[in-house]
Amino acid sequence: MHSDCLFCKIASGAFSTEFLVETENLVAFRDINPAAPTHVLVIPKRHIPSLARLGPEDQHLMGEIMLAVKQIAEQEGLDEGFRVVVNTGPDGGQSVNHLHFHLLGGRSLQWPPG
Ligand code: DGP
Repeated sequence: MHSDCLFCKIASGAFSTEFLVETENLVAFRDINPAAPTHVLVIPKRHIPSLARLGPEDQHLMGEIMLAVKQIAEQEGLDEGFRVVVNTGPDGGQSVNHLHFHLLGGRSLQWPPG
C-alpha cells in the first residue's frame, strides 16, 4: 500500500467504502462522480500506477478483474451492454494514479469519446 494513494486507502477500507465485490486481489466500488447510471471502478488492491506499468506477473490479476467486471455488469442488469474504460497517463485522462477499470452502463454511450 502507498500511504499517499487514494485508491490504496479505499482498498484498505480506510473510508468504509461499500464494495460491490471484494476478493483477495481486487475491490469494486461506485465512482464518486458517476458518468452513467452504473459507474463502478474495479481496482487491484496492490498498487499498480497504471496500465502502462503492468508486468507479466499481472496476467492472472487482469483476468480476475475482467471476470469481476462481467459479474458486476450482470448484477447491475446491464443486459443491453456496457463499456470498460482504462484511462492511462496524462493523454488518456488518468487522474488517479492507481490502476482502475471504469465500468459504465445503464444508458446508450456515445463513440468516439472526447
Ligand atoms: P480517472 O480520471 O480515469 O483517473 O478516474 C478516476 C475516477 O475516480 C473518477 O471518475 C472519479 C473517481 N474518484 C476520485 N476520487 C474518488 C473517491 O474518493 N471515491 C470514489 N468512489 N471515486 C473517486
